[in-house]
Amino acid sequence: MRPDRSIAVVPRPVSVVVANDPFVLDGSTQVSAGGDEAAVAGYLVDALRASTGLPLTATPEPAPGVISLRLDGDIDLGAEGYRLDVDRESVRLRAREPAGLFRGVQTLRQLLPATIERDTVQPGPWQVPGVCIVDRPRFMWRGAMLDVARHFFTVDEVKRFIDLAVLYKINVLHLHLTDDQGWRIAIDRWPELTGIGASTEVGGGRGGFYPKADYTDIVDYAGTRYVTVVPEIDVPGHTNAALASYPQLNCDGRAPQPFTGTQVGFSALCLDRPSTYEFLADVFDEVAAITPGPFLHVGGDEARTVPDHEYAAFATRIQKIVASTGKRAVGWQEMAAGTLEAGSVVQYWNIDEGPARLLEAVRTGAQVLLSPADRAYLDMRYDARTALGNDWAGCVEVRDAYEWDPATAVDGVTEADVIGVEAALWTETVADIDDVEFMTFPRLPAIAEVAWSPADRREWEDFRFRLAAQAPRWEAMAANFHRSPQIPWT
Ligand code: TNX
Repeated sequence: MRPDRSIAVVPRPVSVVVANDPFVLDGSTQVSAGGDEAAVAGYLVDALRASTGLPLTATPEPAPGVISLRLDGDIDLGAEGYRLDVDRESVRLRAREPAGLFRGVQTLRQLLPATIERDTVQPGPWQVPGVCIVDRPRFMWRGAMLDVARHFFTVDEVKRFIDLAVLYKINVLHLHLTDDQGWRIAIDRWPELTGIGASTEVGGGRGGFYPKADYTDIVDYAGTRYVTVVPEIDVPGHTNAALASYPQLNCDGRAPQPFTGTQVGFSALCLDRPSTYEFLADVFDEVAAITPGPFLHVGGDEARTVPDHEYAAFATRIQKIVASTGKRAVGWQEMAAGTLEAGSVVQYWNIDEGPARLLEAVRTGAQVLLSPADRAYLDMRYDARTALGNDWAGCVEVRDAYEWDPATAVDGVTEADVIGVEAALWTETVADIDDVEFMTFPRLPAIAEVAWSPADRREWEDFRFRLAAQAPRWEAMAANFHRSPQIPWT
């Protein structure tokens, strides 16, 4: 494969042809878009205005010297595919759906000089190479998980995380909202979950939670970027914060102390008390009501104190609770011990467990979301010198995150069984947004390319150079990142 380093787009598009003269934005450039395209056009104008200082406006009129966004039913590239044609006269972006236009806008951003990402006026020139790009994702679920339970992150920090992720065409934000160290989402019928359960975090900090309006703010913000929020309420294990809030969730009727350490596997809801199921029905009902996306994540991992047969019965029952809210259940791979509902998604993470249960899951119609810890866990150290992070799955350098294929990751699980790929950032050691960025970049773009680009378009030697070209963008956005020695940064 001959790398075309002049087109440093990540994830690599399905097809790129450099055929024309470049387009140069200037004082007469207009953005043309109709009513249905207006939202994405507004986003594009906002993305270009601060750094170019150009008087760009979105107009419904086709005009010369134009960047045009058009929905077009004949663009047969799926819900997120797009076509981008650039020549000296115009930039034409077309897609069947607004989400496709939005993904195409991310490509356009990356075709412009990195200084486009600054928030003050820069000199230019604002040249876009004369390309024809045809593009569509390989997988429909291209996720990033953020653990806001071990350490709490504010609404603005979560929005920042979304904004950095969408540059790489991530389309799912999985929020790990509850764990031993904190319960982060308000539930009206169980107010102590946040009254008590949100009051701390790993290391003993103040914690925090999202009132429903804050959660809705995040969901709406994600929605304007065509990102689906998948909320996770982790049960029956990882529940010390809930157990500390309500004595009746404990088998001995006694609430434990809040937990600020990092051990896992010690807590579990009392599975033979009726109040536990009232609790679960209320919680999933309230979370479903404020979640427009089709998925609720039930966790299910590492419930080490629950006997196997009880766990299996619970895994079956919790999916029914989710189904009764009209949503589809997602669970960590342990959930496959139960009877799977049609439409359930099993999230693979534990590389030490053999494929048997996953294969059984796909046989019964479930789909698999791939987050193998030795590839997709953003909380693993990059190398032995990384100050932050865990290493139970080994060190995960950029090349590890990049060089694997979803169709062969689990023996017997085929491409058709895979709904997508998700990078997961657990935050036991990740305390602030600088840390989040450091662990996320550059590995999230690597995972994003695994999830988006066709297998035969992916090649490490080519990726290294395209990834290197992202660094000036992160610098322009004041985003922290790991200067991996594997990447030829300039
Ligand atoms: C395992 S992965 C966990 C999390 C930890 C993570 C740390 C999974 C489903 N459970 O509770 O945060 O390891 O890497």
